[in-house]
Amino acid sequence: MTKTLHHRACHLCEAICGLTIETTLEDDASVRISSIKGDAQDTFSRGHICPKAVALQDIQNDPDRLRQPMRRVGTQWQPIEWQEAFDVVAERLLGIQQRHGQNAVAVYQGNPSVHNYGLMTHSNYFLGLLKTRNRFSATSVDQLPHHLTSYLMYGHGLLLPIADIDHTDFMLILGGNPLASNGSIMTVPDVEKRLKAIQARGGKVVVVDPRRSETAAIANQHVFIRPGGDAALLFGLLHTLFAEGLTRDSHLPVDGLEEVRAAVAHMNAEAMSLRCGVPAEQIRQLARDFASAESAVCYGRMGISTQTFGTLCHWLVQLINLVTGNLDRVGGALCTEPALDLVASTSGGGFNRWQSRVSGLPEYGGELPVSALAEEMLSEGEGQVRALITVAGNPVLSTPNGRKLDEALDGLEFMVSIDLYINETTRHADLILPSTSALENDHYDTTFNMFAVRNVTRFNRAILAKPEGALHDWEIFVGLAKAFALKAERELKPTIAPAQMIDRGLRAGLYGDASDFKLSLETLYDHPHGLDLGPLKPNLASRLRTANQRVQAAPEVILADLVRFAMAVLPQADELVLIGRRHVRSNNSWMHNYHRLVKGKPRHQLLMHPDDLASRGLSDGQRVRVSSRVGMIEVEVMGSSDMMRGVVSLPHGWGHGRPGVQMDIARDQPGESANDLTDERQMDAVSGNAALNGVPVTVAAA
Ligand SMILES: Nc1nc2c(c(=O)[nH]1)N[C@H]1C(S)=C(S)[C@@H](COP(=O)(O)OP(=O)(O)OC[C@H]3O[C@@H](n4cnc5c(=O)[nH]c(N)nc54)[C@H](O)[C@@H]3O)O[C@H]1N2
Ligand SMILES: Nc1nc2c(c(=O)[nH]1)N[C@H]1C(S)=C(S)[C@@H](COP(=O)(O)OP(=O)(O)OC[C@H]3O[C@@H](n4cnc5c(=O)[nH]c(N)nc54)[C@H](O)[C@@H]3O)O[C@H]1N2
Ligand code: SF4
Ligand SMILES: [Mo]
Repeated sequence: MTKTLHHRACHLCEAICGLTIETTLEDDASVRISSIKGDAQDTFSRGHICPKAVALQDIQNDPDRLRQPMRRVGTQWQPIEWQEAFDVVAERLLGIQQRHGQNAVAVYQGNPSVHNYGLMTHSNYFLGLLKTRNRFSATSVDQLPHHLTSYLMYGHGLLLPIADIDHTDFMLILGGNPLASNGSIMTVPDVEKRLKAIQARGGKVVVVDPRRSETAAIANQHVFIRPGGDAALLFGLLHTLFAEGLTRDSHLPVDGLEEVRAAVAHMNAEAMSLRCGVPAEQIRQLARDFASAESAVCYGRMGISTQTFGTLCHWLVQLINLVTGNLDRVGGALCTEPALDLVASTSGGGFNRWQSRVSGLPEYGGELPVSALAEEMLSEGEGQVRALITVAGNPVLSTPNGRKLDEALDGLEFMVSIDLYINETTRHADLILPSTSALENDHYDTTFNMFAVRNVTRFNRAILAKPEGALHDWEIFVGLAKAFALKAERELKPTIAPAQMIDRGLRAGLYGDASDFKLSLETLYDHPHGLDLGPLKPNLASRLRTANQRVQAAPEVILADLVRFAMAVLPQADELVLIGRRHVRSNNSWMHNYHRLVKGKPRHQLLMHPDDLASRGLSDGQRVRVSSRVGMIEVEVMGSSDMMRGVVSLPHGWGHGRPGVQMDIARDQPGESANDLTDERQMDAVSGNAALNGVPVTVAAA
């Protein structure tokens, strides 16, 4: 028995915690993971870890995880050789495109794509060859309004100002629950300690949320808000800042501020209070507290992007930081200076260059909103989608009206999934191509170093040997690209391995050959605990990518949405609306097959305020029927005074009982899919992002 210690960043969520993983070489020459702990020497995560990281070994050892390509014959799955699989995919996709046009093949890319560097570097090597406009991803059930806002205001969709949590005196959080999610678009390992540090240095944390979330519970102040009311609250804040002269000049060059001032002139705290349920005096006081803090940052996340005014919300977040002088300021919101800078190396984005065929939803960054995916498959006519490629995604459980998508996938001519499991989505595929597990692959975080609260970087080598016959995700894409190019008689440019690309990127970057750091892959190999490149600092003025290099405070597309905001119907007094929630032991839809994570108290219940239970004659623990425009599910209800009256909460990603799912532990878990209730027609009209929060529902005894 020989033990080896490895250091590595966890790839499961955005916090990128450093881990110390011990492997044991057994007498029979097999290698086993013997422990997973937080890496105390990681200067960024300082030993922090959550229960999911320990389950990395369960992913590795899971007998349900696919280890070879599979072909579906009826309801049976049979192994198939890689080359044969690539050839089948190439032939079927090319045939469909030749008969029905390029857009007849759609692509959906899921969340783990951004946590897997080979998928980032190479998925387009193949997918780009397809030249389809029907590209979709989890972005449009998540952070699309962030990108669109940054694209319109700063000229690049990835110029996302990050909350400077370690230096701020006042943090206003809307629609984020970092104590459960470990932070999002704010890579911040050990977030609880960092929030408590704000309080310890005399600062304040305020959380706006329809539920007293885990984060709200440790905040100095929790403001309950009607789901979807955040734009109103933010307008009320902005109005107060202007009206009471609480603004501070910014060093940034800005266009359009006078237009903004005029546009919000009638949106005083009283008027906005009616729209969001927050008392006018509380709105005013919040604006005063924010403006009088030495430094302050307004941070909005998932709960305010996946709602009907998602883009307005994120625009207002930017404006509140801007007009109080906190944009591009220490303790406010700052853009990162990552070692591998996707802002420097990519074009800004692109918006509305084409629209979805059926509903006319706008393209952003080459993708269409995923709420349109099912109808693009189900609506007949020229341009109908007839084939789908899913990559590390489970849209049946993750996107609105999952049942409709289920039905649509059933009717496809061909579907291939690059995935690790036979789950709710991939069970519809003709072929599943599984990659190596994460621990069998190197790791570099191309995405979340971009959004980290310090400039950090690290590269970690694979911990376990690549099994014979296995392929990394990027190699699968290279195989597919070669087979497709050959069949289509198209030229294919040669490519290099992801690690080499990272090396080139590092050398060309801010800390590369031209700097004192001289960062390269070699340097990172020598720093397995990661490298700290310093705190965030003001830089936005020089990084702006707008045509005139000035911040655009009043983008036309966004201002146009004020009309929709003004016309919005106020919610009925007795209306119930559904929101989501996350739990630290779960990860979207795909980490429910590990006993270590699913054990303990059930977490799938619908949370409801005791008064709402009583008024419906329901009791705690009872099975209830929850219905929306699109569907109905049955779940247990749990009374919770943490909920706002009129609001119910259900986590997404559950409901693994669909026939054909081959995940034994997950299938036995109670719970249903929240997205059997969410409505593909309910969205942020500006971006097309799904409004997963604030869905009208009724609840009755089952
Ligand atoms: N109602 C509601 N719906 C939501 C949300 C919500 O809050 N409420 N949240 C939304 C958000 S923020 C997101 S990001 C989406 C997520 O939506 P998706 O990305 O569609 O779903 P995931 O559950 O992340 O599914 C990940 C898939 O990737 C596979 N996988 C994991 N690792 C790898 C890998 O390394 N390689 C490959 N090839 N496959 C891998 C898993 O087996 C699984 O099938 O869900 C959204 N849906
Ligand atoms: N443990 C765990 N960690 C995760 C994930 C996971 O599934 N599990 N998923 C990862 C992914 S893909 C993402 S995108 C991030 C998301 O990370 P976060 O953005 O922090 O997402 P949530 O934890 O869902 O928190 C959203 C909060 O918004 C609130 N909310 C809902 N509707 C509204 C509203 O209308 N207004 C306001 N103000 N609040 C509202 C909810 O009650 C909830 O507390 O988490 C990542 N980390
Ligand atoms: S918070 Fe947990 S899942 Fe997220 S990176 Fe850290 S250890 Fe991994
Ligand atoms: Mo997400």
